[in-house]
Parts: sequence; C-alpha cells; structure tokens
Amino acid sequence: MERPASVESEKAKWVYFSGSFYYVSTTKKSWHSSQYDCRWRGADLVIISSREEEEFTRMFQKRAWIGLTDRIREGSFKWVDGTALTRSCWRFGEPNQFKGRNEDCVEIQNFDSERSWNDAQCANENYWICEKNFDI
Ligand code: 2F8
Ligand code: CA
Repeated sequence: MERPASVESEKAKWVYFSGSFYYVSTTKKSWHSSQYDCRWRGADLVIISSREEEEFTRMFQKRAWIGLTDRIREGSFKWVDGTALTRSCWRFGEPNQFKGRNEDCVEIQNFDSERSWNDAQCANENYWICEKNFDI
C-alpha cells in the first residue's frame, strides 16, 4: 500500500497494553481518514472491550475517535471488526444525534469520566487511537 501524502509522517510511537499496541495521533482528521491512517499502519481504530482498556484509552487525555460507528444502520453501533457493542461508556444523554445531525461516529469526549463517549459527525476532525491486536 502506497503511503498517502496525508498520513502522519513522524516516527510513530506505539504503546503496549494487555496484548495490543496502541498509537495516538498528534494531528486531527475525520473519522474515515483516521481509520485509513490506522489501516495504513497495519492496525485499525481502537476496539474497547474491557473497563481496563477503556481507562487506558482515556489516559491519553485526548478527545479522540474510536473504532465504533452506526453508519451502516442508525442506532446499531458496531465496532470496526463488525462486532456489536456490548459494553458501552456513553456520556449522559448520548448517543443523541444532536439536533438531528447525523452523528454516526464515536469519540472519547470527556476523558475525565468513565462515561466518556459521544456520537459526533464523522467529518469532524479529532485525534484518533489505533490498535494493533496480536491475539491468535
Ligand atoms: O451537549 C452534547 C452535544 O455537544 C456537542 O454539540 C453541541 C456535540 N457535538 C460536537 O461536539 C460537534 C454533540 O455530539 C453532543 O451530543
Ligand atoms: Ca452526540
């Protein structure tokens, strides 16, 4: 895969946690461009499957895209590997399609609380977190 001009060019730093490596961006992109960047790195947007992993992703203290979206079917949130959402960490009142806007992509918004997720418009520009999983 050819490196697109828009991919971050700094030497990427990956952090290990409980079976996966994580990369947190230093620039902001839309959800789709963020996913493209992760895939280019041989990873994907992070899938959060435990309380420990949720706490870990908040430790970066960044408002960041995660690998959760309901763009295929409104209200049916799926992780980027196609699995359904079973354990959620929505902020109070979220997800809400705020004021009828199409908010199909999920961000860590309030990283100081375990109720941290918000559905937001996918075109918004955020930091993002990639995860490389080595489970076999
Ligand atoms: O009040 C919650 C609401 O806050 C923002 O809208 C004012 C969020 N939108 C953006 O951050 C772009 C909504 O997603 C959120 O529900
Ligand atoms: Ca929202």
